[in-house]
Amino acid sequence: MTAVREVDAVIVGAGFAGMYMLHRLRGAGLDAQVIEAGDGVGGTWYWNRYPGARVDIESLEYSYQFSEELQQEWEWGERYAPQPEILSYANHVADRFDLRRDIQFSTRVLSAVFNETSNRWHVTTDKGEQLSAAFCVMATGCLSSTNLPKFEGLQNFKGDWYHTGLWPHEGVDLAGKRVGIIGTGSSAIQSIPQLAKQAAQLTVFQRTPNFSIPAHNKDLDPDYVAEVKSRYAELRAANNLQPGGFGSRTEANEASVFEATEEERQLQFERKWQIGGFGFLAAFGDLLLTKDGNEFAADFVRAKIRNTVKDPVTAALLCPKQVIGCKRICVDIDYFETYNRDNVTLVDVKEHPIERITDKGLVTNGVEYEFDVLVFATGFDAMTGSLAKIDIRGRNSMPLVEKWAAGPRTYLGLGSAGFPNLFTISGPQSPSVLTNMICSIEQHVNWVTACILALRQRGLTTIEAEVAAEDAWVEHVNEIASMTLYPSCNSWYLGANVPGKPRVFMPYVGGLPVYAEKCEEVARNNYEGFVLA
Ligand code: N01
Repeated sequence: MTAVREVDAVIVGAGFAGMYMLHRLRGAGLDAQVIEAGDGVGGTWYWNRYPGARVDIESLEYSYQFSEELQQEWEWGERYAPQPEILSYANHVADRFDLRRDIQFSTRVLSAVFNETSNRWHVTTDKGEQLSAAFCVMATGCLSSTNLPKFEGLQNFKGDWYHTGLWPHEGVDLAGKRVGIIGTGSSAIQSIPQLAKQAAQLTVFQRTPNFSIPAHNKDLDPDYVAEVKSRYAELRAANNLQPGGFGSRTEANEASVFEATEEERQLQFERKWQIGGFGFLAAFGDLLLTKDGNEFAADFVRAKIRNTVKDPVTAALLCPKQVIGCKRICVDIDYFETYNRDNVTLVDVKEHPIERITDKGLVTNGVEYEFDVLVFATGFDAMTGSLAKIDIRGRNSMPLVEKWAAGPRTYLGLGSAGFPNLFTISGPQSPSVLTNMICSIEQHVNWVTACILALRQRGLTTIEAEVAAEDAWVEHVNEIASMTLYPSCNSWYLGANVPGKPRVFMPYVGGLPVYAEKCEEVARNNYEGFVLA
């Protein structure tokens, strides 16, 4: 029989959440073990190596703030860092804080089962190991479980196929190839311009067009970097007061879009368009609150698309009909311009879905399209997918997937009743994907570390969400989401991209500052809403 290894905490995942959790728990004197499926750190940035992958929040802000030395010494090269640079940063962090010695790579956690007698988590891995831990921290990421729709006939395809989220590390040579790409979300919008430059022909199969704002990416000006670094703590503090945990330097406009004249609206949208990126949605304070108000912004972007794309039929197909921002807005480099290339074709699969994959390519609307390579940019089973892949069982052997069958049920997105001492970093019903993820990760990790220390100082063993507190939190999360336009379209925020997944808005829309204050208040009030034992 395999010996059971006793540790204080098991952390699942060595992305930005798992690495920082390890650093903090180690600092608090705990013996923590990270288990990571990949053979390196970086999480989503380890797996997503498709051409064009880069962050959509400015690099100087999409980075850890816990160490002043780290943020001073690391040099970002571009306004929006490309994936290789972010992965180098993750590796630098792992080395700088000597994290690797407590990370077991190339190992998947299969199960995590709570033992009600010992009050410990029993964790098994695909390497046959068994660990017993007082605490189990799921740092499994929000966008790490890829979604590959069950297309009939995929096994017959004679060419090569790839999912953007599992892109081969050695890269893919597309020179002279006929490439088909399915999907037009962020991954597709970033990769299409790059794939078009490499392939002989690129055919894009679009089900729902997306809104995208130009990144206006550029090399960072050294004077600007020096200026930010001279007052980094100040910038971080200001960002932590922003709903999304970033963007304090870009002027947000609280005014209502209805109060502006048509000319003022156009000027404001144009200014935001020229700055580029997510800030576009902050052009007015109420763009995500009413359809009529939202339509002003949506119309502005649709006009930009029509002005950019020369073929009017393609331009019309590329114009989204849904509310802008309801699906996560994309940030691009030359996306719409790419449709002016002779080697790029857009095919609508909304009216006529993809019927099947054949040995040569795929069929839609009765027409077979032939390819050497197929790319699935079909996204992720977001927020809950990676947790569902692990057999997590709490009290009475209750599987987490069963408890969450109608949608996630958590208290603060940090824990779930019946699952003591199990923490979900950036879990569903926390601000997570609506924010600068690294900022939200640090907030969660800091809270969990303080919580574990508080338990230890008081000689307590377990912390567990109360059912009533959890019910109230779930209701609150749903209620405030229903006050916005977010639930009005089919997005991965709602699980609507995965057939059979319950349609529930998963992130907390109340913003990071309000949420962080709520977490602090709960801790101050002796972890109100949790049972400590
Ligand atoms: O995934 P998505 P993603 N037939 O779910 C289509 C983050 N991210 O990987 O919209 C045909 O957005 C699907 O169509 P529809 C970011 O948070 C960040 O692009 O469901 N098409 C959609 O077009 C982002 O939001 C960056 O109708 C099918 C696409 O596939 C999140 O990850 C970069 C289909 C999936 O789009 C997810 O983005 C990349 C089918 N059967 C990702 N099934 C940065 O910029 C699905 N589709 C940092």
